[in-house]
Amino acid sequence: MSIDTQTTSGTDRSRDVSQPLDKLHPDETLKANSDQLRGGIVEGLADPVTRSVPGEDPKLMKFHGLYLQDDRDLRDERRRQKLEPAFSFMVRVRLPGGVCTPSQWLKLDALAREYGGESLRLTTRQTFQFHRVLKHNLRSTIQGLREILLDTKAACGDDCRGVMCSVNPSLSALHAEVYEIAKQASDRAVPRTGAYKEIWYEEERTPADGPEEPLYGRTYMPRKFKIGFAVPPINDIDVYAQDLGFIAIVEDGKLVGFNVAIGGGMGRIDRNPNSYPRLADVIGYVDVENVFVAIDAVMQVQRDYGDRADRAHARFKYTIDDKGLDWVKAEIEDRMGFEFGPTRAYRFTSNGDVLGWQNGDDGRQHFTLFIQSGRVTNTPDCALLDGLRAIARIHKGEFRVTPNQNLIVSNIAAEDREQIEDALGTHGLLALNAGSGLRLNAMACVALPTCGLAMAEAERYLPDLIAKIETILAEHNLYDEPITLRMTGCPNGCARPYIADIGLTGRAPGKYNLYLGGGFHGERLNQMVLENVGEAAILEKLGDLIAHFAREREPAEHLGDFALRSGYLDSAQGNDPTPAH
Ligand code: SRM
Ligand code: SF4
Repeated sequence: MSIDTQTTSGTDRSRDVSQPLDKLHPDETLKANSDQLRGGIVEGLADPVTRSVPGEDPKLMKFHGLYLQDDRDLRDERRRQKLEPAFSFMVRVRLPGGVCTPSQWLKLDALAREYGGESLRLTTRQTFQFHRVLKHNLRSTIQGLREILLDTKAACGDDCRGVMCSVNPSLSALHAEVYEIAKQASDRAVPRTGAYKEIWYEEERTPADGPEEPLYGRTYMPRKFKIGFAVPPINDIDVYAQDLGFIAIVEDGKLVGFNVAIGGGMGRIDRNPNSYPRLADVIGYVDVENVFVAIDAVMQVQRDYGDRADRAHARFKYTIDDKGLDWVKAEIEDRMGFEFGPTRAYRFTSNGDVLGWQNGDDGRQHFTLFIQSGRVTNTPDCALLDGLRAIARIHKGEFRVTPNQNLIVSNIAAEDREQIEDALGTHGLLALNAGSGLRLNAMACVALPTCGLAMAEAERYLPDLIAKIETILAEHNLYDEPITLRMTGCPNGCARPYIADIGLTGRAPGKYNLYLGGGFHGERLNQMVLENVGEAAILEKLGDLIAHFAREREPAEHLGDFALRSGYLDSAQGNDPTPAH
């Protein structure tokens, strides 16, 4: 079988790949033989007997932003009743930089009510997910998104995922400029295959004049690839967690270019020491006009040299560690046709969001609303879905989903501020910003019941655990102390837990690994201090740490820094991204 692991990109020299064809992971064959992501998806959608799709098509559907899932709360009961699992799909929207208009919000809201279980989920990469979409509603959902100029292309799969962009509203003009670059980066990197419009928009296949995928070829990337743009001083996107991160450099009030960071990634596998979270290395600087040249070159290097035999070792971070940072940098420069400039000075201060009202540098107003774990739905305590719909009906600016799963009602004229404030108050939303410093800086991934990889609860358990830690914090007068806590239901790290003051990753029902010592602005990995333990052990350890912190912290010292300084960790570990951070 001939598998095209190379592509026909104009600048590609089609070198490498030293991996023998018979050793490639079966997914490489699947991609190569998929007719550019078409597979048998159309037939699977038409099969009325099952709510699933057969064979390997669920893997191809990921490239279309869709995940086949089943309700894990119902799994055992359905098995007992000899029924197929309660299948449905998660639909992830492509929303570069997290920006959407009020009319887009209203349509997203309507789709969530009609097809997505009356819930919208804001993600840690600044987009929306619908859960529980039934197979026969997928086309309607995607066509509904098309009406508001949104799609789900490459929201999942071995391609360039949703491109992130800092949301700092106080730097409005700069944000707009960097956001535009992030959006273009996303648009340039989406797969070009006609499969999407044929399957979801039901358009006729038209003959391609040339290769359908100039960048990706027939086998796309070896694994997911993530790009993000950070605007100092806020590292909200966690730039060191991106495969390819850009750090905006502003000189004399003007955006001149970006420092480039490569090789970040969070995922690890328990009991596999060859898998690890890694912070990106800052390798140099490019001018604004060379950003896309750099993106193309970096993606080509990973496309051509990433491990296509072992998917657990296929992310760019492993390519870099296998080949060596200097080698990879030289290869990127070779493809760019020029060298990176020396890294320029920059400074991050936090990776969290500033909640509440902020003024933009252009006089516009912005309100950042805390949304616990990004879940937008109506509950007996708070009709959040209804409240945000009401705001979307009157809002004339835009919304921005933050990388911390929060939402900014953004770009409000001074004269409209009162009306928005009233609406927030009427619907009880102002109260959401009133939590402890821990709660307001906490994130959890989706985990159970929809995530097929979850080993423990995250989103559903986080509020209870926080309430217990808050009691400890209050005893030590630390209730308002900003502390980052990130919890995931498995070690994949979807809420970027390995760069929080406190990280918890699920091992089994009710059992977690506890990590301490991450850097407050995402500059240092934390370390595991307890493995596979339950709530009592977690609270005991945190209780000791918090009491000690209250007694002996230095002024303005963060909990993670204190844990490192005070001997809670064996040693500083993890790569230091840059001397300038
Ligand atoms: Fe993630 C897989 C949810 C951000 C690392 N992630 C999944 C899946 C699709 C499970 C699956 O493969 O079956 C989860 C769907 C759960 C559900 O029911 O919705 C899932 N990931 C999420 C989201 C929704 C978490 C959230 O609560 O917000 C985030 C969606 C982001 C987006 O909008 O695109 C999400 N995932 C991340 C991040 C954070 C980031 O990118 O900044 C990471 C860590 C960074 C990284 O990639 O290294 C992340 N997700 C993973 C991994 C581990 C990848 C690895 O290299 O080991 C997996 C599993 C995999 O790919 O095999 C995964
Ligand atoms: Fe699922 Fe694990 Fe990601 Fe949480 S971290 S959403 S449990 S894959």
